[in-house]
Amino acid sequence: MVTGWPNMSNPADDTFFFILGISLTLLALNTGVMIYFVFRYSRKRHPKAEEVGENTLLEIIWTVIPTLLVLAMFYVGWKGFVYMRTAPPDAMVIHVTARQWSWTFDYANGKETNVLKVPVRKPIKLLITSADVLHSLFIPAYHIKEDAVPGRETHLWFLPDQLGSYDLFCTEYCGVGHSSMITKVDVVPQKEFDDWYAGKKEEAAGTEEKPGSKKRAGKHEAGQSAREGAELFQTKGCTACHTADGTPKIGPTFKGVFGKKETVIHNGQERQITVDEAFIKQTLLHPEIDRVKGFPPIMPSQQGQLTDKEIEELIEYIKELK
Ligand code: HEC
Ligand SMILES: [Cu+2]
Repeated sequence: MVTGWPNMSNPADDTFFFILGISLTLLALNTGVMIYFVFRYSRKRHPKAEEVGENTLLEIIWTVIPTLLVLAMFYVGWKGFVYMRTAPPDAMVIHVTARQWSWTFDYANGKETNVLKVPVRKPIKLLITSADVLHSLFIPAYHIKEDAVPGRETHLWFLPDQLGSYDLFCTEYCGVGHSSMITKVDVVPQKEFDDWYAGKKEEAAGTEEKPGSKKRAGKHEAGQSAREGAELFQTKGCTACHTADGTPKIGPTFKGVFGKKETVIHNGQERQITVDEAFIKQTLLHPEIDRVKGFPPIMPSQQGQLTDKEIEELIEYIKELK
């Protein structure tokens, strides 16, 4: 039941202003009557108080009118709700995964990005899930939000009717890195979108604005797997906590980490390790075994999130960041 699409303005706004209008009218009426009564029935003009009996007609009026008003509010809200829950059949479907602390957008052709790139004036349907805890996807410009729930798929749709770049962020507190779960919806002309969409997969992360991407660009010639790894670094959410440019974030930077001697906490004891392939692999699958000293123990295990090949690619990538 998609009525009025696509000319309906934002139904949340419609409902809000409808209810606001009714409230303001009632406020004005009530206040007006009160002020009038203060003068009309003041002691001076009306020295003798009278008992007022019941008035059936009045009672019916003040029961029926508010009931109709409340039903009208419900109707407007319900229509808007149905509209917002029903994506047009021609909507473009994009899968969204929220994780601590980043977003991944998966397109039908296998493209994967951190920035939601969409063509203008094409309805977009997002199928949302979470890899870990509760998150919530919020695009303030479109006045829409929806929870990202682990083990469940929720949905949301919107019509990007103007070109531009809009904020998209997590609006459900999800841990220390919550505030870094911010990215953009890039609304581009259809032609630009088509070119990008048909382009090579690795360009997918090219729209990424977070630190690390510039670094990565210079590494492109250095081997296919490192390149794949660089892309995984962006799309698998590592950038929420790691950088490739030498600045520590929530976790250690990857720059120069390969071959480094480090102190780690192992079963509550400090010990020395050298970062090699095996150590990186262990950290990815079982981060709890050896925690790098000086950082919070929050590196999430990537078990089930990364294939063996992807782990290899990430290792190749990290090796290159000298
Ligand atoms: C929620 C934040 C967070 C995310 C997301 C995250 N890490 Fe980590 N990572 C950490 C922290 C904190 C440490 C240091 C503490 C520890 O070792 O557990 C760490 C440690 C590491 C180390 C060891 C670094 C060293 O100096 O020895 C590697 C390698 C690593 N992470 C790789 C990754 C990769 C690859 C990803 C993406 C798939 C990733 N991490 C995602 C927080 C994160
Ligand atoms: Cu979140």
